[in-house]
Amino acid sequence: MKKSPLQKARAAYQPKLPIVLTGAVKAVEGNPTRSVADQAEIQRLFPNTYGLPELKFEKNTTPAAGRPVNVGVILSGGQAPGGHNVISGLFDGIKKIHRDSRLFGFLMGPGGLVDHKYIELTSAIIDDYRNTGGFDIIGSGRTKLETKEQFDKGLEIVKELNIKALVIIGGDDSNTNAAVLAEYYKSINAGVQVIGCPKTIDGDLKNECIETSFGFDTATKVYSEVIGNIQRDCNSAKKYWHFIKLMGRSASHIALECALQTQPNICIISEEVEAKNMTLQDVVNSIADVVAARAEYGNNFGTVLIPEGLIEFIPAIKKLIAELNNVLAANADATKDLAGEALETFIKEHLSADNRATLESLPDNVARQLMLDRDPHGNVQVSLIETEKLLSEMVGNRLKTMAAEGKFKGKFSALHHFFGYEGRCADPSNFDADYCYALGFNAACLVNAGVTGYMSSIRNLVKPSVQWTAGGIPITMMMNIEHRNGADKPVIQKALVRLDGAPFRKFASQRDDWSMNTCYVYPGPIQYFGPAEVCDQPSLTLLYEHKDK
Ligand code: FBP
Repeated sequence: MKKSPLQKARAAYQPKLPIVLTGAVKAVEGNPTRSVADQAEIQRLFPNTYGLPELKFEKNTTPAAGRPVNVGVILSGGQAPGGHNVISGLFDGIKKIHRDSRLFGFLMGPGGLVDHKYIELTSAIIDDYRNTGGFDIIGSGRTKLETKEQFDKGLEIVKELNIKALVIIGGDDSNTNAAVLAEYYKSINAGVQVIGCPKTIDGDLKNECIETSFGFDTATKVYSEVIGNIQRDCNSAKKYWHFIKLMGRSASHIALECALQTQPNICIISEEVEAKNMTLQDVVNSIADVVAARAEYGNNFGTVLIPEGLIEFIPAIKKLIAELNNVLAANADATKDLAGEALETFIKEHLSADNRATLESLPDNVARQLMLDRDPHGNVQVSLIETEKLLSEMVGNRLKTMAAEGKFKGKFSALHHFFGYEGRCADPSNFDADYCYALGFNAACLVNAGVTGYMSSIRNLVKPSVQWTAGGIPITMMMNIEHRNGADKPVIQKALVRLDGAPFRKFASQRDDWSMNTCYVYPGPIQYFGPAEVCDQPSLTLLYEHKDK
């Protein structure tokens, strides 16, 4: 494979491991844990893995000789920068336990486990992928692991390969599946551990014990670079309004982090839209007001950041999606052979009058996507909805009305962008390269400690990486019961943007200034080599959250 000069130089980067993981470790148990909510129900569903203690690794002065261990690894869900380093950290970790340990990678996500598709990851393969972006070493997929048949089928290959532990690298849904799998294997004494690793660019898999998910740092730095470039172009030509949609299926962490880094004129935060009970038209009016106010000073240009998940947070649309989910779940048999218009008619006939009215008020393509396009976890595929175009069109219409009333005298010319896939496979920043390597290496320590149903946890992340701490968090601790696809299910609680949290407060205290005055910041590209203050900075979200503690 031909490599660029940067790729070659980057391959030689040695991730900085937390000092505690550089020698032999012992697991120190904390207090028993409880789930974030619905304790009785989660305990009933996870009798074998509920209430486990938090684990913290400390240096061990009397290390025991290790035995070879075979481990399986799965990449699950959307790509996130650093996945390859989790795998290389895991590989180095199990080789440190014993040089004859072996690592098997299941291909194209959880489906590879069920279909028995795998490769052995040797050091020659691993070395080719160190510090690179992407998940192409073994591929990823969104197959949902949830049935006993899938678990049993997976167990066949696990036994055949003498695998002692599975490491699942995924987001909240995939780690929920990891917890269910861990519980099942424990309940049948399968002798197979399951360990999760927190992955997602969306940044919504975090809590008291998981400070951030990997990939968020790099992806937001890539998006901020290009937003900065657009802002410089915008400020040079002074003739366009740029509507920029940013990935993040549900929470607005990505949009908020990019806003903190680049200081756009407008950034919508879905969680605020919901809290203020705003309609789509309210959001449009708020943008049009800024456009008109800037036009009064001759500034017919600007930038608007739009979180991908916005549509789902507009209360009326959220209500509609909830009913759509229930209608589809309750009529699974009746709808399984319907498609296109027939399915749309069926759905409309089964919706309440209120929700039908909301559906009919939306542009056809948006309505159709809400009704028909779902991922295997039942989520609306918001990345397919062109919110940036929808909003700019509605803002254009609103400005025409305002112009007729003498309230807008400027020009409005809009351009559209969607940044998502551009950032998901970037070479990991130094932060993500180190964090991911440590997560994988630490997962090997959890395997060696013999535990199951834990997520690899590396903390103290605003400090230099050598000072990070390492341990394991029981996944059941992060769970609650939510209504999904027409039924109550145990799931990891998603972390949304907190309106009382430091990152949002910081943004809210400055946004009026940013909207009227042009205060753009141009962060520039990720730097891999150079001074620590340029190369090793964590996200602003992480920094502000730590200051809040
Ligand atoms: P994960 O939650 O699996 O990490 O994926 C997140 C994400 O990148 C979202 O930001 C986006 O909405 C979605 O994946 C896109 O999914 P797909 O890769 O299937 O198009």
